[in-house]
Amino acid sequence: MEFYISVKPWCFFLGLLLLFASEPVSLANPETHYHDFVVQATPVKRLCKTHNIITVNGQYPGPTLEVRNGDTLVINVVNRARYNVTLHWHGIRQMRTGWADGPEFVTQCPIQPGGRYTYRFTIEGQEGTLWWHAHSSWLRATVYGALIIYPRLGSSYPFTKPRREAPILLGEWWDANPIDVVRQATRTGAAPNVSDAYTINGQPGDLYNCSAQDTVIIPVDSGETNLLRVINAALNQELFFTVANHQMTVVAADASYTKPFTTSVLMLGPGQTTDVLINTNQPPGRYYIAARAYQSAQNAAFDNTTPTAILEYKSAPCPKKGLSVQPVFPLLPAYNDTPTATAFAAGLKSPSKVDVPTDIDENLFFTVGLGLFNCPPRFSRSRCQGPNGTRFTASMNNVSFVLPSNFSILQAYQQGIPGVYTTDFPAVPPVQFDYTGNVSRALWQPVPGTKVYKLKFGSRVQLVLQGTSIFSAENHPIHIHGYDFYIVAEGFGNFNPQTDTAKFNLVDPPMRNTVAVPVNGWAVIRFVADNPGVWLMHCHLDIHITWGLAMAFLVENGVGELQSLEPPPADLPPC
Ligand SMILES: *[C@@H]1O[C@H](CO)[C@@H](O)[C@H](O)[C@H]1NC(C)=O
Ligand SMILES: *[C@@H]1O[C@H](CO)[C@@H](O)[C@H](O)[C@H]1NC(C)=O
Ligand SMILES: *[C@@H]1O[C@H](CO)[C@@H](O)[C@H](O)[C@H]1NC(C)=O
Ligand SMILES: *[C@@H]1O[C@H](CO)[C@@H](O)[C@H](O)[C@H]1NC(C)=O
Ligand SMILES: *[C@@H]1O[C@H](CO)[C@@H](O)[C@H](O)[C@H]1NC(C)=O
Ligand SMILES: *[C@@H]1O[C@H](CO)[C@@H](O)[C@H](O)[C@H]1NC(C)=O
Ligand SMILES: *[C@@H]1O[C@H](CO)[C@@H](O)[C@H](O)[C@H]1NC(C)=O
Ligand SMILES: [Cu+2]
Repeated sequence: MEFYISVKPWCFFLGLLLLFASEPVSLANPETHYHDFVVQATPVKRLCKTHNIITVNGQYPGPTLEVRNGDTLVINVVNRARYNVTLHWHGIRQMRTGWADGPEFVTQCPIQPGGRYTYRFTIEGQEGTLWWHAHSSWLRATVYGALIIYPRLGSSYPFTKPRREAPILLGEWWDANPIDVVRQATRTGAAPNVSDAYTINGQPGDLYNCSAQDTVIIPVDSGETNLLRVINAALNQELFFTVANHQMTVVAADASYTKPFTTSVLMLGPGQTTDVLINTNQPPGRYYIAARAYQSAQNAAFDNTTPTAILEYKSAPCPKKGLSVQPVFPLLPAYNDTPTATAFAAGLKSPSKVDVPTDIDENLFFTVGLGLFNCPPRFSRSRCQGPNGTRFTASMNNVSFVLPSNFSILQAYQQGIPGVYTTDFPAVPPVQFDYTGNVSRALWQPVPGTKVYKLKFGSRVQLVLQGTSIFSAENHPIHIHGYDFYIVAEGFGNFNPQTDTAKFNLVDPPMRNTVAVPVNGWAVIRFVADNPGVWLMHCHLDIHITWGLAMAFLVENGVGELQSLEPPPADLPPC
């Protein structure tokens, strides 16, 4: 897959042209792909101004990785930036290779400026669209790219072979340095500044100042079936996604195939991907591809701008000199259109009957939500600029996750280093309350901690993720590292084991790596703990992970080498 900046060949428009990929040519099966990723500051101009942003190899978005199921990736990362960095391969199972997973201070210490580290892992039984991103502070605002996994040689998609394919990366852009934005929020305790634009493949599009000349154009011919691989790489915002006048048939989500279903709008939380087929069955012309915030929290500031790209039929009439042909604009849901988000989630199902774990060994119930820390008297007021002189925080089961700073949790576990984490993360909330009701102010302040929950190898886990209305209810995209899971049910209000169990789909639930837990509601997921290591589970809204909406599972080794974590690579960075 390559992105070319070129003159549009058939009319004489300047534009950023996105050429569709053909599948990689390979001789051997499986293959090992070697890449050098240099993390560096690069000047990039957006919204009329040039900024030095952190990129990989000077590209924004970063390079697209293309592999087949069964292949191995070896990525040599060199840090030439002034920040600590790590990279995460979002959605890759990393069977026994937790050392390559990437979240800083969870599976590795950061790659410090001037340092390097080689990530080495094999794709085992996964196909579809994933992505990679920095997993250190807010660097992923600009350090991200697509990771596309094609079927093994000789095997094919379980749907009509598309004529063309293109990744669509939705991102978020700040006029300021994103690291300064999060540092300001952390210092003051207030909510961070919202972004100034969203981007599609790095470009804001026609509706922003100084951007129309670079709007991404996706050229198509009439009568084709094409595959769009949509990735929400935004930092803090769930997004609706639509293409004017074209229906989309969803065929995969988070690199798991789905039963095809047709919709005019997608909703993706940060971290989620959705593959859709679109038929170019409309009159030749130009059609906007657009995204818009799905903002489920009330009374919170958000970026309400609209990024666009253009789906352009090559046979569309060329505009006459001096006349511009305005692309067709799509209908977009309202910002707070929870019914549309819910209908989209309900449409996702596995292609056929799947093997959902039934005899559950670990029945877990975690609350997920925000909170406020009361400021100790000695704190200066400048550090307490949250609501009514507090500081924002967030937690799972009332524990606000704190990263260690002198060892990664995985290293501490593997080397038996004490004092880095504890294993007392609670299986159920320490206090039961009406999670989605009017929660007493006395319950709003969580306890900071670096707590993990231990799982025996092979245990069958059911986890209820229960949103809370503390401070403000909100849809939280919860991501688990190292695992895919089945989403067996979702609902609003408080999960009720007496009545809601009857709603479980144990036949064809969707499999994902990130679940958008409904606002003021809950989701129930199931998985088998078959991958030893330390696996972060967190909200993929980066400000929420910054505030502590995270925990980690520590999955013990099973029996024998094939059920055990590999030894750490020799070049694992020290703290
Ligand atoms: C955040 O926004 C405020 C108000 O517009 C501005 O004063 C401040 O400089 C911004 N912070 C950063 C880090 O850009
Ligand atoms: C575009 O620029 C104009 C004039 O400088 C300004 O008033 C307007 O707010 C800008 N619009 C956006 C979307 O930034
Ligand atoms: C802040 O204080 C005001 C006035 O006392 C009160 O109405 C409001 O509910 C408080 N907000 C929070 C988040 O505590
Ligand atoms: C650093 O590690 C030691 C154990 O070697 C531990 O006692 C100490 O609390 C740790 N410090 C921090 C800040 O995490
Ligand atoms: C929520 O409860 C508090 C007391 O616990 C009460 O003062 C407040 O009016 C209640 N708010 C609503 C919307 O019911
Ligand atoms: C969380 O723990 C703190 C400290 O014990 C307590 O004050 C608060 O009420 C707890 N909140 C919940 C939701 O459990
Ligand atoms: C960078 O990482 C090192 C440990 O590897 C840590 O001591 C240091 O505080 C980190 N710097 C920042 C700015 O987080
Ligand atoms: Cu969240």
